[in-house]
Amino acid sequence: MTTYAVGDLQGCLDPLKKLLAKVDFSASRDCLWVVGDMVNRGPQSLQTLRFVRDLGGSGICVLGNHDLHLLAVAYGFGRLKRSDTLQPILDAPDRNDLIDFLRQQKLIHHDPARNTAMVHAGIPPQWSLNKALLRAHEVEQALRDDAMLLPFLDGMYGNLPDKWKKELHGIPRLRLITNYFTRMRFCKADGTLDLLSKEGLDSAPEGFAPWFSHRNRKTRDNILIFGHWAALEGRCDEPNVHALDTGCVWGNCLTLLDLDSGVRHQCDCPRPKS
Ligand SMILES: [Mn+2]
Repeated sequence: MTTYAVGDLQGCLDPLKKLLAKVDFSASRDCLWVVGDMVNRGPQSLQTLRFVRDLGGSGICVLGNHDLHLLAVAYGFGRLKRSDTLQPILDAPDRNDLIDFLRQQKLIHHDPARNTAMVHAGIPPQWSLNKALLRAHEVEQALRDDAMLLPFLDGMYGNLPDKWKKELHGIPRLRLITNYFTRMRFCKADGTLDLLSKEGLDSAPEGFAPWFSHRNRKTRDNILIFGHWAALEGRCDEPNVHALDTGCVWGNCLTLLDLDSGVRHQCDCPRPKS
C-alpha cells in the first residue's frame, strides 16, 4: 500500500489518470490525498469531482477556494464568472450527491502516524496543528449543518477580518478561518493576512512573507502538504513543507507525491484553449 498526494486538479482528469497509471495506482490497495481545488477553470470539472468521490475510502481530500465557490454557487450565493467551468456540475443528474459529498469534506486532513497534515492553502503561523484542527472543525461543522450552511456561504466571500483574535465570532470568524486554510499566500508573523497581492514571491507587501516562512510558525515540527500557489512551481525551501500546485490547469504540469518514498511524479498538461 502506498499513499500519494496530488496537487490542484482544477478539472484536469486526464493528467491525473496518466500519473496514476504511471505509478500503477490501485484504489483497492493505495490511497490518494487530494489537496483541494478539484474543480474549476479546467475542462473536466464534473468528471474530476466524480472520480474523487468514487475513490471512496481510498481518497482523502480537503476543500479549496474553488470547491467552496462551487458550493456557494450551488446554493445561490456567489456568481459564476466567465472563466468558471462549473456549469456541467450544476446541471448533472448526480449534482445533489456531488454537492453533499463536498459538504462532508474537511479543510485539513491530519495523519498522526505520519505526523503529516494537508491543507489547500496554508496554516497561519500562530496556530499549532491542534489549534488548526479545532478551527477547521468550526467551518466543517457549518458546512454539514443545514441551518448554518446558508448563512456561512452567504457571508463567506470577503477579505476581512484580516487578523485573528479569539474573540471573533459568527460569520466573520468563519470567514477568516476559511481564508487562512483556502486562500492564504502571504501573511505577517502575527497572522495578519494579505489577500490582494499577486501570486509572485516578490509581490509580498512590506512586513508580509509566505505563510510557511515565518520563524515563529507553530507547525514547524509537522510535515505539511499544500497546493493553491501555482507561482511557487512546486518549490518550497522550508523543511517539511511540500508545495504541490504546479499549475496543471495553466498548461504546466501535475504533481503526484509519493508520501512513503518522497518521490515526485509529474506529467505535462496541455495548454488551455484561450
Ligand atoms: Mn486555490
